[in-house]
Amino acid sequence: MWGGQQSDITAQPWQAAISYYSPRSREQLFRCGGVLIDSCWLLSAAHCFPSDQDGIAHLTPLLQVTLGRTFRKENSSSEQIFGVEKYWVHNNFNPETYDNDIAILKLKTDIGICAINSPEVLPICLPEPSLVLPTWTECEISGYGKEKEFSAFYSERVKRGHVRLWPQDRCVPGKLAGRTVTENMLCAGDTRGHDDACKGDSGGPLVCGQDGRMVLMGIISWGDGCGKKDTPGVYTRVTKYIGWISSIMAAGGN
Ligand code: 4AZ
Repeated sequence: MWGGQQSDITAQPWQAAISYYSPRSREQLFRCGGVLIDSCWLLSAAHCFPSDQDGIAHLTPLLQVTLGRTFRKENSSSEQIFGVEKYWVHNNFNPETYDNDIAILKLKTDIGICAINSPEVLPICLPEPSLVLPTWTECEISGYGKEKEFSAFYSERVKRGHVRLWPQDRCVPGKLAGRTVTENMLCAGDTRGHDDACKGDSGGPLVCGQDGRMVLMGIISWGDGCGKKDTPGVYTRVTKYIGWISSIMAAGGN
């Protein structure tokens, strides 16, 4: 994350770190953020994963989801670690424009429950499909992503930042290096120019307060660099996918 502040996982207990085992380097490599939405279910960004059958079959057994860690690479008594049983990339994900940049992962378990609620691990609420928050509502983003676009390293500690929801009529190619913006995306940025998502934060949460609780309004997706003046970050608009998420969860992931 560009800017923001060092945080503690208890401030965003739905934050996940998704890594995969690299047989080449024989270690877990950090890949993306994720968001816990139910004991056994995680949302992330489609662009974090291959979507072809071969790619899925190859990657799934190597994936690891880590919950409950403030420090990305340090073991903690509060951590809960899972393999992935299966994941789904949205069928209409467009790898050129990042339209429909959403994926859902089912965590692996033998006992029917996966993540157990604690101060460090807690699912986020999903919004109603009709929820529209006022323009410039202040929301929160989090992740273990890079502090600068071209930094060699991801953040060792989870960070959080504050961004405001942009009006859709300003969320346009002219603000984003000419790239396509669709109605399945939302823009959010820090009007002070301080905080922004960056590489490695993708798949993580944009959460906003609504009626005294926090709801997941966005999934960190893309942007024109990190922390550029008058340039918002782009997020997958979660309200558009409530039906898609529910249908996969209701089928129990079969
Ligand atoms: C990325 O590469 C990325 N400033 C994510 C978010 C933003 C930029 C890049 C938004 O994953």
